[in-house]
Amino acid sequence: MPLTVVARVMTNNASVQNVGVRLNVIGCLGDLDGSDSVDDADCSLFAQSYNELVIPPGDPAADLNQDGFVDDSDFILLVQAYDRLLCE
Ligand SMILES: [Ca+2]
Repeated sequence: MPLTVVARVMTNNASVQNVGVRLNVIGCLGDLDGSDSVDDADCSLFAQSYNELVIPPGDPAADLNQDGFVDDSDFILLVQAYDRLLCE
């Protein structure tokens, strides 16, 4: 489930800027939609980022090993999580 946090930051020249950070709160590795299971819906979301390969435009949540790419290494982790189905 995406969560956006906005903070007000003062820069060196004393101007104030709003900075937004998008956090993906997930139930477990591979649970891209936050449903507490790894199922077909997560595979569909993963496929979209797999086609993009790089983060961004791919979704950082699909980068399961957090190396900046959504590739076969992440797919192996997704398949293992899909086999377990439920987040523990
Ligand atoms: Ca990766």
